Amino acid sequence: MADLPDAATCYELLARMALIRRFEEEAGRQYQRAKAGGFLHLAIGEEATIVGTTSVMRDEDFLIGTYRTHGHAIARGTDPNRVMAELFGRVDGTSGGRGGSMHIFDAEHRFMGGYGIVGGNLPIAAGLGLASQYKGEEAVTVCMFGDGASNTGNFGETMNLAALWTLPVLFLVENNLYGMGTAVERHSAQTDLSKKAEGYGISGTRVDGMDVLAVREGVAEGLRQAREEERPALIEAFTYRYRGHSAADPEVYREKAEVEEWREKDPIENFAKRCVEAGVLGEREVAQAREKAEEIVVAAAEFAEASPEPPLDTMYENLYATTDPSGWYAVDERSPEPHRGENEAEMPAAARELAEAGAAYAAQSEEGDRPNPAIHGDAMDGHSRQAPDPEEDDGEPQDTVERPLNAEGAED
Ligand SMILES: Cc1ncc(C[n+]2csc(CCOP(=O)(O)OP(=O)(O)O)c2C)c(N)n1
Ligand SMILES: [Mg+2]
Repeated sequence: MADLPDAATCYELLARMALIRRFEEEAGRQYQRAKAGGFLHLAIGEEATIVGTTSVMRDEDFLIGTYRTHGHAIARGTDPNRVMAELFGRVDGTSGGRGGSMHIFDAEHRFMGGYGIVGGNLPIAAGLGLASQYKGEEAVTVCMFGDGASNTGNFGETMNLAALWTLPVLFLVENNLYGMGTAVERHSAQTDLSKKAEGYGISGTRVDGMDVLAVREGVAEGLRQAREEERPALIEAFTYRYRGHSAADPEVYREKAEVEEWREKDPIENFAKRCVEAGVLGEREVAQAREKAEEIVVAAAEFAEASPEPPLDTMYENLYATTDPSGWYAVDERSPEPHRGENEAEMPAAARELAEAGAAYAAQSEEGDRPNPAIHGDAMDGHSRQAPDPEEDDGEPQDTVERPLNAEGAED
């Protein structure tokens, strides 16, 4: 077991974890009150993994996480007021109220997001590492991702490049035993996730993610290796989320007893107890850390509530397109009020209309053979067409035939 650091460090670690815990409890409450919108993924129970990691990072290091990162941003130094305002969709939020819970971002504190795509942050972490290496900076990028994300193609591709280019990146798997409702032994062929990058030459270690000091020790060594030896590192931290995957999760995939068992390992309770028993902190200081957290979080909710919503006429600001939006992606430049098919109250009628249009479309090709898209292409005139005679094929493209107007293509 790692030794306790000095009293000031112990207090700081405890206060950070308590703040994050209280912040997330409040975020959950505000979500139920419909003040916070979109999706909400809480990391309650995972505080030691988060704080243990950030507490040994330097200011110049980068952190990149997933969609479960309110705590990561706060631990990195982002103002909790701004994180709460982001959850509320307000202008003072970290992304101007346009990102919400999954897209907290704070370049000033080198917290690079907040990504909704599982595994999507891995190649970006490699890019950040490459940028530091290219500029000759000493910064290390810490990339935190879930056990589920270790199964994505991005994982293998990123490990390969990180090893090949000796990128200063520390990969940290937050193994909370589940990817949504699927247990790690049901989603990963290799359940020792620290071994998953061995084939690329990246050896990994495992740490107790419920013990803030164990995480600190493991991460400090990983950072040193990445910074000084220019070797990417992989750490698997065992942790647990007490709440569901997101706010809407009936949790049928695990027993209550399992959750209770992990609550016994609570990172905050146990660390506070250890500090008090060792005489490093007094009960009074432990209470003070909690009171302070309460104060900050209440103020954050008030701040978010008072912050205005972004004005409607700024809706199309900050959109990014590399070319004129003329391809399959396009910027919707219509007025902001709901348009056909966007109003939930009208949904049943819209769905019926769509189904009817689909049925009518399908019926048109019922006489005769159904067209085979592999032969005919997918442009159809609603009637079956003869397969082209290869003898007559002059290599010229077939005439384009008009597609009947279906619901999707209907005018607004
Ligand atoms: C590419 C992609 N596939 C699927 C999803 C849907 N999805 C959201 S979270 C999640 C589970 C990820 O689990 P894990 O990586 O263990 O992270 P955790 O939620 O446990 O923190 C899935 C499959 C997604 N967001 N992105
Ligand atoms: Mg997981």
